[in-house]
Amino acid sequence: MKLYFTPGACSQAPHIVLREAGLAFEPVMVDLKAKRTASGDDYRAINAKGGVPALGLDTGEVLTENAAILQYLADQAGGDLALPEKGIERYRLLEWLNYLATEVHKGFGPFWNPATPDSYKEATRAQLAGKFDYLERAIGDGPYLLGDRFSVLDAYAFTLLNWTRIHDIDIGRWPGLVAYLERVGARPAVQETLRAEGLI
Ligand SMILES: N[C@@H](CCC(=O)N[C@@H](CS)C(=O)NCC(=O)O)C(=O)O
Repeated sequence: MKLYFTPGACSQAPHIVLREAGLAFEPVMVDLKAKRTASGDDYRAINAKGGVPALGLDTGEVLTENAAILQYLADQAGGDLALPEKGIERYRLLEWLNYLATEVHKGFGPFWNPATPDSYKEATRAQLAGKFDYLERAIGDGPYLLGDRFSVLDAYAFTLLNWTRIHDIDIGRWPGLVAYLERVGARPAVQETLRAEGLI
């Protein structure tokens, strides 16, 4: 498999999962502005949507969208990372995955748009704060989003919550989330990912 990623972007979530699962993959860095891979290939020819992540499968197919890639990787990983096969646990995980993708991930959207006025950025911070309140209550003492079991959700939530540091949101307002970030961030595969992305 090939993971097309940009350091610190949402592609960090599948990056963490690949390393947690010990799956064989080739990381390929993408310059999102130039839409080029590190070796100069046209990234739009790989993912016509132009964003990361994309996962190049051994069949030659390319999978995009975090929610789909994370489910695919959970299935590939098996073991503790696997999606519960049936029952409400499976749908609870999918419920969270959808919430992270559509509410939290896209909730950060206006920050990435250079045309967003400062006043709208403030409104975005206020909206995200409500989501962080909810997340903090849901995680509680965790240790993870689903309780004892680390899942793809934690890789995704960790990646997104760290964006607070670059968008001037004081994560210290949510001590439960600070503790959660420390717990997830201390996992060896997460450290390995951050090192591989050149972030530590
Ligand atoms: N719907 C996509 C969105 C992915 C996304 O927002 N990627 C961002 C980085 S975090 C990106 O590549 N933005 C630049 C672009 O789309 O051109 C997903 O959930 O995977």
